[in-house]
Amino acid sequence: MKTQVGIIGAGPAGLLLGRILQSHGIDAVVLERRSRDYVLKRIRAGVLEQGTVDTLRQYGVAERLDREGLPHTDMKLFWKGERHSIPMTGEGGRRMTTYGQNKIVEDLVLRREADGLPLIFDAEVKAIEGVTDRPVIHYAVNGEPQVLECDFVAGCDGFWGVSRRHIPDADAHSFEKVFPFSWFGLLAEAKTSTETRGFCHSERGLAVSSSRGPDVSRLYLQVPPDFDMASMSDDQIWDELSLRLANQYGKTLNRGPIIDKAVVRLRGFICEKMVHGRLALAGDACHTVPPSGAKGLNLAVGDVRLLSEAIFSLLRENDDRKLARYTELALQRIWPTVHWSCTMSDVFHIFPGQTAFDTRRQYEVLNFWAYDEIGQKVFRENMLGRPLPQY
Ligand code: FAS
Repeated sequence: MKTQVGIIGAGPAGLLLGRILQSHGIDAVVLERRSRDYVLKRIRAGVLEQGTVDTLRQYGVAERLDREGLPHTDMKLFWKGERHSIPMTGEGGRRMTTYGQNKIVEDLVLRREADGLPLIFDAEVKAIEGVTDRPVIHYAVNGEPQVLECDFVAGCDGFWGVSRRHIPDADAHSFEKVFPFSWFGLLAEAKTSTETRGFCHSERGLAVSSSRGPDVSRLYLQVPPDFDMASMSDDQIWDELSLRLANQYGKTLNRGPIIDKAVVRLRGFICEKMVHGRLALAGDACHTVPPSGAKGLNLAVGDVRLLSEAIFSLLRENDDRKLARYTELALQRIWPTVHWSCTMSDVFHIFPGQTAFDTRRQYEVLNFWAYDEIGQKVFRENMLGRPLPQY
C-alpha cells in the first residue's frame, strides 16, 4: 500500500492530524493496533481549552461538541473545609469546555469512515524503515505482515508506542518525573452536583469531581502508586469520595453505578527530539503530563496543528523549514504546560512524608490562586491554555 503520510495511532493526535491533512488535500493512512470497539470505549480526558474547541470547529468535527459540550464559567477549589470559586472566562471570552475525549475520538472516527478514508484497526506497527528517505511502515493485521510505503510518518502512538524508538538517542533528549502516587479514575452514572464539582485538596489525598454529561460524572481519587483497583468495593469508593469531597463541606455526593475504572501513574515526560528525517512525533508519543492540569489532550491538538503545517510545506512546497522548526515551536508550549501540570500536582496531592509545614505551603498557593488578583490570573490563564506559537 502507498500513501503520502503514514499515521501511527488512532488517538486524538493521529485522527485529528488525518482530518487536517485531508482538508489540505494530503492523503494519509491511519494504522491503529487496537480494535475499533476498544478505541471508541476508552475513557480518558475531557476538559478542552478554547484552542482545542476552535480547532475541532475549524475542521468540521464539532457539531456534537457544540450541542453537548459543557462550558465552564468558573472552577471550584476545595480545601480545609472551605469552597472557593475562580472565574474562568479569559480575554476574548476564552473558556474551558467539558466534553469527553472518547466522544472526540468517536466524532473523528465516524467522520473519517463517512469520508471513506483509510483507518485500519487491529493493525500493530512493528517497525519503520527508511525514515531518513522513503519510509516504509511494517505492520501486522491479525498476525499477517503488511507494508505501507509513504513520504512521511507521523508517530502519534502514545507514550508506549513504537515510533519514539525510531528516533536515534531519543532517551538522551528525554526528561521524566514520576510522582509517588497515581490517580484512580472513575466514570459513574451519577449526576454531578455543582456543589461538589471541582478540585479538592484533602489530607486523605486529592479528589476531583467533574461532569461528562447531564447524568454522568468523572471522578478521581489520589491513590498509592501500586494501588489495586480490586481492593475497594464500589461502596468504599463512594465513601472515600464523600469523605474527601463532600462530608466536610456539609454536602452530599450523588452516587450511582460505576461504569469505568482505570489507574494512571502520574508522570511528566518530554522527549525534546521530536523529528528524525521524515518521521515526527506528536502528542503522548513525545510528552505526557500528569492529568492534574487536564492538558494531555490539549497539548496533542497543539502539536498536530503545528505538524500538519510542516508536513503540508514539505510535501506540497518541498520546503522543510517549518519541519526544522517544529520541535522548537512545540516545546515553547509543551514545557510551560508540563510545568503547570506538575505545579497542580505539587499543590493538590499529599506526598509521602509530607509535613504540616508542606501542607501549610500548599494552602498558601491555593489562597494565592483563589484570592489574589495576580494569583487568579495565573491560575485562569494556565488552565485556559497557552496560545499556539506560529511559524
Ligand atoms: P493516545 O495514547 O490517545 O493514542 C495513541 C494510539 O496509538 C492508541 O490508540 C494506541 O493503541 C496506538 N498505538 C500504540 N502503539 C501502536 C502501534 N505499535 N501500532 C499502531 N497503533 C499503536 N488527560 C486528561 O487531561 N485527563 C484525564 O483524565 C486523562 N486520563 C488519562 C488516562 C490514561 C490511562 C492515559 C494513558 C492518559 C490520560 N490522559 C488524561 C492523557 C490523555 O488525554 C492523552 O494526553 C491523550 O490520549 C494523548 O493523545 P494521543 O497522543 O493521540 O495518544
